[in-house]
Amino acid sequence: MADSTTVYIGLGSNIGESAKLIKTALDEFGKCEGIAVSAVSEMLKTKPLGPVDQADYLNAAAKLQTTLSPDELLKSLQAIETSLGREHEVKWGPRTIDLDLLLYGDEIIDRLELTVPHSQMHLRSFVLDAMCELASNLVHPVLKKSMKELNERLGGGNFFLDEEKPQLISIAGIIGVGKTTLGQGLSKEIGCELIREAYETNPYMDQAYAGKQDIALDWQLYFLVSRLKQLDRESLNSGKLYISDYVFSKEQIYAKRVLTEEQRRQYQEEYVIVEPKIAEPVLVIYLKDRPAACLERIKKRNRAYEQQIKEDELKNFFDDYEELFAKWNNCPVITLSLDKFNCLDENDIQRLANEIRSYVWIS
Ligand code: A4P
Ligand code: MG
Repeated sequence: MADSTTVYIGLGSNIGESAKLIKTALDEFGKCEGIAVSAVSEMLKTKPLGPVDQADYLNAAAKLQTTLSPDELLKSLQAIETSLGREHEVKWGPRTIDLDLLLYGDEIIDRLELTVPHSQMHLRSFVLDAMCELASNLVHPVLKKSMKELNERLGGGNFFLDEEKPQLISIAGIIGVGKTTLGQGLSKEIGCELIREAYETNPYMDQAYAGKQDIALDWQLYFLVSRLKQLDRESLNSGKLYISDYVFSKEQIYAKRVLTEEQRRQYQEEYVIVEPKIAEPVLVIYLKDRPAACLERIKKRNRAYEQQIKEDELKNFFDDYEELFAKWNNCPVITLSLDKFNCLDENDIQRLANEIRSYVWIS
C-alpha cells in the first residue's frame, strides 16, 4: 500500500461468540478501503479488568497497514463495532466487541476523542502480551520503552488508574542503593510529598546493628508501628500523590532475616493486624545496584550503626528483593539499574518523572 502507516489495534470481546466476533472484525478490516491486515496475534483468554463483575475476555492485537488518517481509522473501527452489535452502555462493562487504536506509527495524539498511543495500553498485560507476539521490540513513542520492557513491568497483571486510591509511589531496594536520594529528586520534580523512612527515631538501631538479638523484635515492631503511622490508607488522601523511600513489603524480608523463629511468631501476630491497613503502592520503583557498590556508599555516608554491615548481608537482601519482585503483580514495577540511571542527574530524574506520570492518576 503506497504511503501507508503501520498501526496496531487491540481487540476484545466477552459477550456472545467472542472468537467468531473477533474473526469477523478482522475480516471487516480487510474489506475497508485503505486498510490491509498484515499480522494477527493469538487470541488470549483474559480475566476481566476493572470494577465490574463480568465474564472472561478474549483479547488479541492486529497489525494493519493503512492510508487512512487516525480520525478516519477510528471512525472505521467504531463503524465495525456498531455493525457487530456493540452498544455503548456501562463503562468497563461487558461488550460484544471493543476495538482500540493502540498505535498509529509513532504519532502522539492527545485529544479526548482520540488518544494515541492508547492511554492505558502500558497498564494492560492483555494488550502487551498480544503486542509482544507481533512486535516485542517496537518502542512506545511516549514512554520510549519496548513492548517487551513495558510488559515485564506488569508481572502479568492488568491495572487501571484508580483515583479512589492514594497515588502512592514506593521506592524499593537494598540499603545504600539511593532510595532517599531518588525520592528527594522525584518529589521535587513531580511536586509531591516525600514519606521518609523514620529510622532516625528508632531507638533500637545501634543495638540491632551491633547484633543484639534480644532487642530485634522491639526494633522491628517499632518500624511496623512507624509504617502504620506513615502509610495508613485512612490518613492518606485519595487521588493525591505521595512518594515513599521504602516499600512496605520489605517488612517481611527483614522479619525473615533478623528475627529468631520465636520472635517472628510474635511479630506476625502484630503484622497481620497492621498489614491490611497499609496503603498499597500504585507503582513501585525498584532501584538495583551491585551490593559491593552499595557498601561503598554506606561507607562514604558513614552512619555509625551501618558500618557493621557486611557485603554478604547485602547480597542476601539483594536476593530477597529479587525474589519479591520476580513474583510481584500488585502494581507495575519500574526497575532501574544504577549502571544506566543516576539518582543525582536532573535529566534522568526528569525522564523518570515523565514516565511515572503515565502510571499514576493525576487530577
Ligand atoms: N478514544 C480515545 N482514544 C481512543 C483510542 N486510542 N482508541 C475514545 C479507541 N477509542 C479511543 O471508547 C470510549 C471513547 O474513547 C470513544 O469515544 C473514543 O473516541 P469506547 O470504545 O467507546 O468505550 P470503551 O472501550 O468502553 O472505553 P474504555 O472505558 O476505554 O474501555 P476500555 O478501556 O476499552 O476497557 N478486561 C479484559 N481482560 N480485556 C478487555 O479487553 N476491556 C475493558 C474495556 C474492560 N476490561 C477488560 C477489557
Ligand atoms: Mg474502546
